[in-house]
Amino acid sequence: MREYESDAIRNVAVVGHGASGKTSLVDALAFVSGSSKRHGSIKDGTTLTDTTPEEIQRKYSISLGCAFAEWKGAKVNLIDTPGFLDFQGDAIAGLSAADGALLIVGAATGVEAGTERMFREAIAREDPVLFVISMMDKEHADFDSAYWMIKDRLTSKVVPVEIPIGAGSGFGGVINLIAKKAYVPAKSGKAGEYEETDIPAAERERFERYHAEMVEAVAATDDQLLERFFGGEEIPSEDEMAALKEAMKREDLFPVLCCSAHLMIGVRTVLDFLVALMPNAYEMEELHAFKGAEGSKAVEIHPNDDAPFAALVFKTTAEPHVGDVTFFRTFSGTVASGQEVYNATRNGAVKLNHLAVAQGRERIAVPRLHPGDIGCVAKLHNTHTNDTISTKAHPVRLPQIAFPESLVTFAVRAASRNDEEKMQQGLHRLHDEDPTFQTHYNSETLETIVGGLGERHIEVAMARLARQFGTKAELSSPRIPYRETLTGSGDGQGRHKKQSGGRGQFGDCWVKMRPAKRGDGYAFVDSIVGGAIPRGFIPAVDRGIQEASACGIIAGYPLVDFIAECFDGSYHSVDSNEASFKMAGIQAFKSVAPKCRPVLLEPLDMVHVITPDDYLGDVMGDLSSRHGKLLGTAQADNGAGSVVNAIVPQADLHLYGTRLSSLTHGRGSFTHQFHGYEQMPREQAAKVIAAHEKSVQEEVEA
Ligand SMILES: Nc1nc2c(ncn2[C@@H]2O[C@H](COP(=O)(O)OP(=O)(O)OP(=O)(O)O)[C@@H](O)[C@H]2O)c(=O)[nH]1
Ligand SMILES: [Mg+2]
Repeated sequence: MREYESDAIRNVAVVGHGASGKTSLVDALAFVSGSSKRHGSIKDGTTLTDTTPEEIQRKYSISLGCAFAEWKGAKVNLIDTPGFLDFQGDAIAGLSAADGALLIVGAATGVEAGTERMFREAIAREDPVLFVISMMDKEHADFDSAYWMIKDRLTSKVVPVEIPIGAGSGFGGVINLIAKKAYVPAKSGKAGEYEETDIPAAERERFERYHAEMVEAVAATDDQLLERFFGGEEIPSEDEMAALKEAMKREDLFPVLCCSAHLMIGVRTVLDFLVALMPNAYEMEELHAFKGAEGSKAVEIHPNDDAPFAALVFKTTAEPHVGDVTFFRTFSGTVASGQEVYNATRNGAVKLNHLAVAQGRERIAVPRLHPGDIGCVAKLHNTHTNDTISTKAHPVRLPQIAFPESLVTFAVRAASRNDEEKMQQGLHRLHDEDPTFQTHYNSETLETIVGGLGERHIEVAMARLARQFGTKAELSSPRIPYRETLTGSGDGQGRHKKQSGGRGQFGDCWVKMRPAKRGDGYAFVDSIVGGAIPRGFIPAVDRGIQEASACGIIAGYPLVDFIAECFDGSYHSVDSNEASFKMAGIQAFKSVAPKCRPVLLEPLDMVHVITPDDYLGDVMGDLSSRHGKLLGTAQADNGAGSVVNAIVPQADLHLYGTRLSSLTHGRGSFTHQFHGYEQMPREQAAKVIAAHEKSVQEEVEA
């Protein structure tokens, strides 16, 4: 493979809604360029970038995959990303590693929730976006309708630069509006090859209409061009392409192409446009002034060969028989195979043995990579996603990828007790590969919790746990960490006395208990006067109360936010000791707390939902039915609809993401943070108390 310098490299993230044809197109692009030897298919499980058993079996992408197409002297790095929201982490990682987005829109489906999400994501990063209307050969394929949906729902700055000849089973080629030529499959019949012809007479009128729209849209992005256009001059296609490229960099225009990956019609022209319109590494620098940190000092990152090497790890995967494979995007400096580099994020030196570029699962050894290129190496010790690898002399840290936070959580335990440790290791490995898959141990509820972006995400993670780590795990909804507190005050005695031959035990205390402010926790007040209890034993009373309060009084949850005051007691000069007074403290708690009107507290989350206005009523209704307290609505940024803020009990939020997605046809999103504890309504509390009583009963019977 030849060596590609920065100006010959294009980095493209292929993004879009689930099943819009991304993986098929990436395969076709690599194949028609000649860089990949086989035309793979989803049906046979042979695409370049859906390679894991989970992807092949389910027929959708789960993690990002890297491929490339060498075309017209350039190397187009293609990052195929998953379309489902559940695997969005890798779509974000793909966009972070790329310099532009190829946004795929199915010709039969048009703009969907995932299209909209990825468009906004690319715009937020100031990336150029090229639309491709895919699957033009499919039944009900409709270019015009897909194009108008983009215009209507995403941006008015969209402009077609290609239109299809026919659609569905009649799809027979594409017309390039800039070159004013038609491209139809070559008579040679060789896959993907095309012949340039004049525009068929039957398409002439459509061509004229779209052409006029394109010329005007391009001219409008450049004052000089606009002047020439109004002067009646015919703008040469080179000037149009140059203006288009500049407008794309400013997000002033978004060109649209069309193709069929299955028939490989229009695929080569996608490559032509990618090479011509997507920025190379140098041009990226004008777009985003890359910044990093060296120690505490900010540094600029330049994509020059002789600048110090710096690259960001954007993905790691575990491959059978190989081990970990690390994918990184270089931002500055060249790097050679075998070179020792420095992981500034973890302070460790690592050697890049067998430097390679990935063509799907295959790794092709390369001697050197130039700035902007995407590389991979196997068995890179202690290096994870979001680490920066650089040099010892310049230990740079690049800005990290901001992965989305968990939206669903489950409690998980190994199906067999002996597998518990293996399961824990597996869960951590899964997190290393996919930062959006989270795991932690909740010491309050004594459960291992896993979190992810959706139920499908968790389900796939469990399938991988079983396959790669040989442990079956069971999921359940996480226990809710309820608390108990007091709403009244009372007092009483705790008296511990035992006489069993020899030395006895004696402790006696009088305790008053009352509520404290929410969030103030527990306080102990010592108001003993006149030595009713000797000083040394009073802390033992405090400890006894604390120990007893950890198990609560009504449903087994810790009692919080109360004040216990020890105001009287008595002792025995021989039999009293600390242990006896601790027992007395426990007794006092047990006798006084029930008198103080104990209640249950439930944890509440602050929830922010963003939804298109069409679904606002449904979303609010659903939140109310979850006992949510609605705080109001506001307009969301950049026209994404409305924001609803509500305080909702955690117990009512389990799998909320799934519900929101179905209510809003995948277009709603939400975030939530812990808000605080509040007294639980009587009816719900009664259920929790009954569940506790039942489990105590079962324990007694067992
Ligand atoms: N007719 C037709 N079908 C296609 C074409 N491209 C893809 N498909 C089919 O559409 C389905 C989805 O294709 P994928 O390539 O997996 O789509 P994707 O966007 O990668 O899907 P996710 O990875 O789930 O986001 C598969 O059944 C493909 O065979 C095409 O050009 N024509
Ligand atoms: Mg895919």
